Amino acid sequence: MTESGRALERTATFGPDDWWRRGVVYQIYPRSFSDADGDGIGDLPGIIDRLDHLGPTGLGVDAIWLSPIYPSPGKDGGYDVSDHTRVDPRFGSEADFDRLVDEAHRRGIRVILDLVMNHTSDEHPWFVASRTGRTGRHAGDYLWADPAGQDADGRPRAPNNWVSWFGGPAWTYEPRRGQFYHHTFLAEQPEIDWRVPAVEAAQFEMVRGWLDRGVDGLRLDTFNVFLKHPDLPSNPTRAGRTPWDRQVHLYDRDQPDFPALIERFRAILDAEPGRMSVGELFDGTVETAAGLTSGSHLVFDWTLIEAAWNASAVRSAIEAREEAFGEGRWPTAVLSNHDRRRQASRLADSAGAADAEAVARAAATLLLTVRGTPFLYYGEELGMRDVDIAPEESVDPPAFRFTSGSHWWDRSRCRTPMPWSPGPGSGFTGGRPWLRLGPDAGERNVEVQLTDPRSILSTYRRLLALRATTPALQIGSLRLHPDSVGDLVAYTREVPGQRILVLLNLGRVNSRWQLSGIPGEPAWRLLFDTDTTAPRDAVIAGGATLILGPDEAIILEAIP
Ligand code: TEU
Repeated sequence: MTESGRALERTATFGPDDWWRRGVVYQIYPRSFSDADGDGIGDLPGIIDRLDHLGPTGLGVDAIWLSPIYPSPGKDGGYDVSDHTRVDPRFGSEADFDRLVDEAHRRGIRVILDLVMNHTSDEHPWFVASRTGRTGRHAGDYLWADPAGQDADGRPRAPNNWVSWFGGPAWTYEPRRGQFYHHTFLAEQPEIDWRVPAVEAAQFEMVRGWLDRGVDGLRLDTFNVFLKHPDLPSNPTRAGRTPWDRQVHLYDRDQPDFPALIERFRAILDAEPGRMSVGELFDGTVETAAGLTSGSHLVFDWTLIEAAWNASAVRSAIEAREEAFGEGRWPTAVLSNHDRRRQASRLADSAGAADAEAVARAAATLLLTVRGTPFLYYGEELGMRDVDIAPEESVDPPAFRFTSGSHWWDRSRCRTPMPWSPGPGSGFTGGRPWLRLGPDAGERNVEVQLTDPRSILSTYRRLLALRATTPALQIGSLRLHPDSVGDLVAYTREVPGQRILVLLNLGRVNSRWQLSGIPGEPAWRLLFDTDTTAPRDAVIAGGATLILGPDEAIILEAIP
């Protein structure tokens, strides 16, 4: 860590060590956030320029997570890394990175890096060395296996039946070694062999390098896949829609010795207090996510992001999360990321004829009040939508690899540039943006929304400010209210001395809620309402009936 970073940490710019539980994380896809040098591609100086939007005078988030910033041939949007220890010069210099960490810290914002440690790019020097022969320092760094004999045409047969998530086989033959290498994703993303002690040591050295530069947390890309069964057995098969789904993934992920690997990794982070990590659960259940969560190592589960926008789906998602994580483990909350449709598009579509703006506001309320650390995806605070990108403009090569029935869609649509202001380039760039901006960027941008108290941005800012001063919303227990029926989702968040009630109407018509049934609470204070057109009373008597409009959300606090 740089001296200024250390000094700031000592002067208590930062809160308590459990910021990862209390705080909010903001995900930046660096190419699309802000372009300082006018080449049309977002960069680190651009992020520095925008820190005030994120810091205490803006949204007030506690940390930023940067999607990969390392050199990459770009076969998978930066998730194919050719050097994990450096910054891609397209994003800036090494000094720019150190300045970003300092400038973020100065505002009390922590920095989380996205580490892709399951695979490298096929242009990574380790793989370039590894694929040419079976001897040499990197020969064993990747998951190589001998052919399982030959097929009828004399071609080498893959070692087992494993398939790639992006479609096609998970094995590619390398004639120079006479062996196959494994890839859960693209053939250009060869899988590292974590069972080789020297490989683990090299990965951990890289981790230490970033921590020494002041990084406060790490996101582990597709982490539960790091280890495979050492004997590489074929997976059992079953009925399913896609080749991936037609296998029971017993042997190519979630191995029993994986939690021990995470413990060794955590020991490095735990050398200093307050460092968090979050594992990206790849294709797994909420129970798997909870099982791999421990202390300040969080795990993304996909229950909320996969729930349709209706009360029963959201209630079930909340119930499933609470049951799986229990009191002892801390969940995350995610409604959008760089792989999925944006919240504002997906949820309104799933609800049918809904007011997408109202849905986005209510979804913001859910994200920031449900139990768990919220992860906001850049532009979510503006209600940014998925953008139609013509195939010839797509910047997501895997979108074109898959055969019919693949899981993947064109992720270009959720990775479009952030609109900051009206006018050409929308404040994102002075040049030609690397990917088209949304058609609504002229109105849906930070500058315009800041002047409108009803905007989605204003809604997020109000919610974030409330969350920052409301312990029950940060760390409280969650209980679904027994009267949470019909279109209403109702839950309480509670710490000793504070009880908060969150009410969400996920229907297209009004819903009624009677404030009764909780003895000993004479009245409620209104803390927040998504609908600011018809202000409610600041204090609402116990027993009163509230009417919530379509996709309206309110937050109340019991007056003791
Ligand atoms: O994604 C892994 C991945 O496939 C999922 O997150 C998936 O959406 C989820 O498991 C569905 O159940 C990560 C990165 O986020 C993605 O951008 C990369 O393409 C991929 O790894 C390969 O590095």
